[in-house]
Amino acid sequence: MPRATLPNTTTLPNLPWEERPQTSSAVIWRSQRNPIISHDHIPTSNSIFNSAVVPFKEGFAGVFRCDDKRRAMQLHVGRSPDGLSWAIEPTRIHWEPADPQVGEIASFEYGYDPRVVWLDDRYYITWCNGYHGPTIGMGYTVDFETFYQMENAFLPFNRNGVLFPRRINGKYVLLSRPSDNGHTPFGDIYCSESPDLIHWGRHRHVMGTTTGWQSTKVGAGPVPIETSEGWLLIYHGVLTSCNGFVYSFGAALLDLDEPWRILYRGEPYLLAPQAPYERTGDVPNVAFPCAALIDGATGRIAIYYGGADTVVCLAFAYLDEIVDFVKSNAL
Ligand code: BMA
Repeated sequence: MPRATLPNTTTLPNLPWEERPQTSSAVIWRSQRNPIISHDHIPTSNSIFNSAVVPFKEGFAGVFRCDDKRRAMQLHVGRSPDGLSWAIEPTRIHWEPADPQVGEIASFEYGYDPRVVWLDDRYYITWCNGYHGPTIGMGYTVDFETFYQMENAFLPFNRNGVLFPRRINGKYVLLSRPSDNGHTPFGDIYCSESPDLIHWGRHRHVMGTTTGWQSTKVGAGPVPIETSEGWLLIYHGVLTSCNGFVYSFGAALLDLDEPWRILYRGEPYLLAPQAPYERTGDVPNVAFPCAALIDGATGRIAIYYGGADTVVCLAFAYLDEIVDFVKSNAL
């Protein structure tokens, strides 16, 4: 198969990385240091999981889902020299209205499952934002010190809002998953576009559920990675077992110009909850990816995912191998 290449070889030689264990031939492997962030990493936290990181200055920065000891869902900023050891601020992010009209939208109720993307000239953050139920919150920062909140992208109820890292045909593009107000037992991924990151339309269906690990609902994971073979979308899929939901993740390739069109969609999962820290925790059997770092020079990928709604974990892969895996195991 042709080698998948990245459009602009952004090198990230300092991304966290561990070689594949010699005993393994898997396309994705877990960090030996998992979980890299424990549930009590800050004194006030009940759990830290489903969090998003990006390269920032000489190191890394991120937005972390920290549920506190009231079990309130909060977003905290964190910084790291190496992507592994994180200093997470003890108090939650306070959002300034991006403009006066944003008004009450910026009075934070709850927030979870953030994603962060460098787009145009700043870091945009999307998350599941409480506003009469969960919907897609949106904001930005340039320095991970001051954060500005924009309008919610959609009406409630919606989750898993993920921006593409560049405009496509001049428009901003967002993946999301319309849902309900509870533990939604359904959910397909849709694609929407906007001229200004405020008004969203031209909604297109991307993918629904199939069988097995992705039979109940699916939702976009990390920011899609642009490759010569299409947008690599890592996404979570949910199966309903007799003891509840099981969250795994897999991957698909989307058309570069019309990203609601699936080119290939992997039938097997990449990673399912099998390690003890994915199987045991506040919500058992959850592996929930929210970020991926990539080194263009080597094709190394580091995927950050939440384990059992309790801890932050890392897994590693090579871009080429994931692309080959999706193509040769397509539905
Ligand atoms: C989803 C979200 C995720 C969570 C998952 C499993 O609805 O709340 O944050 O990881 O459920 O509990």
